[in-house]
Amino acid sequence: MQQNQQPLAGIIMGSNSDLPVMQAAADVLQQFDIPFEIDIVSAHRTPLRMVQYAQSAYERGLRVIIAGAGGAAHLPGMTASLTALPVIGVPVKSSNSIDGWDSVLSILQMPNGVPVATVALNAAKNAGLLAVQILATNNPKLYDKIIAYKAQQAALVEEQARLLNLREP
Ligand code: RP5
Repeated sequence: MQQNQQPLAGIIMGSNSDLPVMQAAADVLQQFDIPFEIDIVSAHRTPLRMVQYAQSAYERGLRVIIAGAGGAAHLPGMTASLTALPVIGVPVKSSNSIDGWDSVLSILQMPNGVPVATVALNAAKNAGLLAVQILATNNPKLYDKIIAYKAQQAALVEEQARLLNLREP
């Protein structure tokens, strides 16, 4: 985590049990040198903490929020209802989730007017990347880092394809 710097991104999750999934978002932010904060904020167990977190987020300097939850996953949507910051939702396949669809649909099917950018089930890595891309829209250096990351990914696929085609049939 980037210490001593004003966090630009906030990662919140409904339970400590979401951490193994949500850690991937933190890893990406760290990789791109984005100062971030990470916290447990439960929409159901600590609703007032969620309100306080979301309503103070912009003033505290955050510019994007990643929110992960499982089962009846209300944290991303409720956070989005309480702030004008972009909220990226991560559906978590948790112990109380039937098959993951409950979390996906709870986060995805938001009413008009309150968007949550929902990533795939357990896709906290993509949530981290999307947060970096949002922050990069007004940061040319960060934008260049994203371009380099994409080029690296493409080069890896090219190399894998080359090695695959070298094999004996
Ligand atoms: C949700 O319930 C949390 O986000 C978590 O995914 C799930 C289970 O929480 P625990 O019972 O493991 O604390 O609110």
